[in-house]
Amino acid sequence: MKGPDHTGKPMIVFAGRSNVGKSSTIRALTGKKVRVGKKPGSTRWELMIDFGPVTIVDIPGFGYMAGQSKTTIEETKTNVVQKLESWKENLVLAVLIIDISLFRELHERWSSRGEIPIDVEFYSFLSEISPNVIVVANKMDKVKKSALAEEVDFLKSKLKEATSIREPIVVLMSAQKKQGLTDFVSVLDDLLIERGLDRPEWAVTLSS
Ligand SMILES: Nc1nc2c(ncn2[C@@H]2O[C@H](COP(=O)(O)OP(=O)(O)OP(=O)(O)O)[C@@H](O)[C@H]2O)c(=O)[nH]1
Ligand SMILES: [Mg+2]
Repeated sequence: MKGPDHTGKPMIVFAGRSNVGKSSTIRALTGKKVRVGKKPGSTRWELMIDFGPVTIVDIPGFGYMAGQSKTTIEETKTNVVQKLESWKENLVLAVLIIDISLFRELHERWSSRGEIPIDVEFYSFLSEISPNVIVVANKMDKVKKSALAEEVDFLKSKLKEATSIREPIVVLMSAQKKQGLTDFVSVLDDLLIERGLDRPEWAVTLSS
């Protein structure tokens, strides 16, 4: 295969840590039976879905993968980063999925070790290689309603610190409970239309 994607269509890539719900989100959006799993590391290789005007790409998560050695996990991450860089020309949009029920805790743990939290590091990386980045705060069903707004503000402030260039686009969602999907789709459509592309036939109905 010559190019990054044999169809040459604009690509939308879904990235994020293992187990945050990348494949579940793609399933909900496209109706395609992509592999979803309870344990981190369900998606082992990238999967390209030819979806009307665009190609949707599911990739393995970065971080812990159940049953895989540290070397394999490290190799997977390196591989994902290299692939993303090689797709740069075709990338129209990157969707970074975050588990909003874990973000603050992980952020604090990494920061206290003096490290850049991996979600934030990936946000900066995606912002460099893709003209648009949408952050999906997934698993909102796992956060108490009264705490949601505060968790989202925390996320936004950390993303903003990382790349002061543009205001982060954050969508609150639950792929499992099918909440927030219509909002997400309308943000996606707006960005695609802005870039002169047609809107794909999402599998999301207006009631969801
Ligand atoms: N509670 C809750 N669980 C979710 C949500 N979205 C996904 N999950 C669950 O999270 C687990 C992981 O989902 P996947 O879609 O496989 O996650 P992934 O990011 O593709 O994971 P990898 O391929 O391993 O990187 C599954 O058990 C899903 O059912 C959500 O919005 N809320
Ligand atoms: Mg997956």
